[in-house]
Amino acid sequence: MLHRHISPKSTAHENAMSQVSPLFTSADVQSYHRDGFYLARGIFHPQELTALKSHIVKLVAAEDPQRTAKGIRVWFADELDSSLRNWVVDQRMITGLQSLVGPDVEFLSAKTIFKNSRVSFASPWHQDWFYWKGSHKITAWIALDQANKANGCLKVIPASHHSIAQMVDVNDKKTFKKQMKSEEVEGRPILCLELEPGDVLFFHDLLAHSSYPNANGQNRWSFAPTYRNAAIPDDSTTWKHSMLLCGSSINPTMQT
Ligand SMILES: O=C(O)CCC(=O)C(=O)O
Repeated sequence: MLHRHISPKSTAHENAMSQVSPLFTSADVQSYHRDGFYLARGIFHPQELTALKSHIVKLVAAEDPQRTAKGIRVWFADELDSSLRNWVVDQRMITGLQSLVGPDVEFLSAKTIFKNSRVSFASPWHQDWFYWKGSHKITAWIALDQANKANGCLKVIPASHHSIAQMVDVNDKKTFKKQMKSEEVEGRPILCLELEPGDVLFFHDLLAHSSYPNANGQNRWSFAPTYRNAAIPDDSTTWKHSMLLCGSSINPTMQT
């Protein structure tokens, strides 16, 4: 395996360690930096998420009346309606993010990824960073349904965010165009992450992850906003707009 080492003692790490919020303990924050993810159980009440899920299901259905959906829809900061916007700026989310990335947090984009009996793909092993490059980002993957091995939950390689993996392009007509070389995954410990509605998986953009196929046809919807530490320069060209949630930003993206 060829890996470029990423120093775990980044500015983001130091900021986060000195800004532990009440939502997460310092042990939780340490585990995020050690493992590349932190699974926060029950941040949201399942009932709150019923409304979010039905809103997202309606948005996706309205845009795709022929039901040709690929199982993913991305919204950039300037495309959010007020309901989605309320979720990405939810105070619990901001408080959690501040403890993980630091006092300056910017929202970039959010996506829904859904699987059911028609859309049953397994996503390949990948590191999200290859889709945007630049500074490191964090994604908060909110379970809108129970996500388990049978309906396509995520799996991760703990601590894989300390290295950049070798990727290959894949000829996948669906959503994922890049995947890690198989030797990057072989022999490494894999953790299956089963979530209940309201649980949130916060993960670093170098965390190697993939998902199981949806084998039982039960709905598995998620809503996953992505953020960055706004105090770190970002030369990614993926986002033209961003939304500052707290602190200040040194990045030139237009604020929405
Ligand atoms: O939700 C999934 O099945 C895959 C999610 C994923 O790979 C991602 O958000 O990058």
